[in-house]
Amino acid sequence: MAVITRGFGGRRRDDADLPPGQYRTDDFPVLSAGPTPRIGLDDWELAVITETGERSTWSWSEFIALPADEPTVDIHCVTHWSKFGTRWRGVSLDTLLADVDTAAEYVVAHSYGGYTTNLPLEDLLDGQAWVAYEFGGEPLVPVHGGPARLLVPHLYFWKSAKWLRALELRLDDEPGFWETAGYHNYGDPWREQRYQED
Ligand SMILES: Nc1nc2c(c(=O)[nH]1)N[C@H]1C(S)=C(S)[C@@H](COP(=O)(O)O)O[C@H]1N2
Ligand SMILES: [Mo]
Repeated sequence: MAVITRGFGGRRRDDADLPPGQYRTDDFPVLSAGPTPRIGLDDWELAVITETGERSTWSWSEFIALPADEPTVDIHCVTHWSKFGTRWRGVSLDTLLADVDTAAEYVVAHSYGGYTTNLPLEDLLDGQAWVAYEFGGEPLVPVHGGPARLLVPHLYFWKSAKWLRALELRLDDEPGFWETAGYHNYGDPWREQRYQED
């Protein structure tokens, strides 16, 4: 697959765009804690579940009919690689949560396959996060989280849950898979928040 670096606009990218301790790669490494789940689009469903147990769900056809954005963003993995100018298509969390009534301040993202990761709700709003289903103009391939994954580029990429199944809105914070294994609860690459003590 040709990855077109549209969005660079010819601008030279340099170390100013690289968070501390990161190196730049043009590859797209695959980082998965387990096997790649295969979810047929007929069986796929995305759910938002509020703290009172109210569920909003989208089938695949409902989901891709929602207004979408095409963000071009830099991504930063805690294993030190960063990839500049990645181009996605996805539905912003602002759109998904627009009609959801909640007092929650935290979110746990749940993946098909069992992976979880936690984030503050405010980090998912105001154009900061998407549920992405295309990469580089092509449907998102399973190893990279297809049919659809969370995309939260301003935090380390482990927060961008692949094979997203549900967003659980919570009043309290509940650490996810890597967060309970010693990784930082928040994970800001610019403050190099890799591990709990950072
Ligand atoms: N469901 C799920 N999502 C996940 C992971 C995972 O193991 N399972 N790994 C995370 C980590 S550590 C990273 S760096 C990115 C890697 O995404 P990629 O494989 O598309 O590069 O996915 C994140 N999302
Ligand atoms: Mo990662």
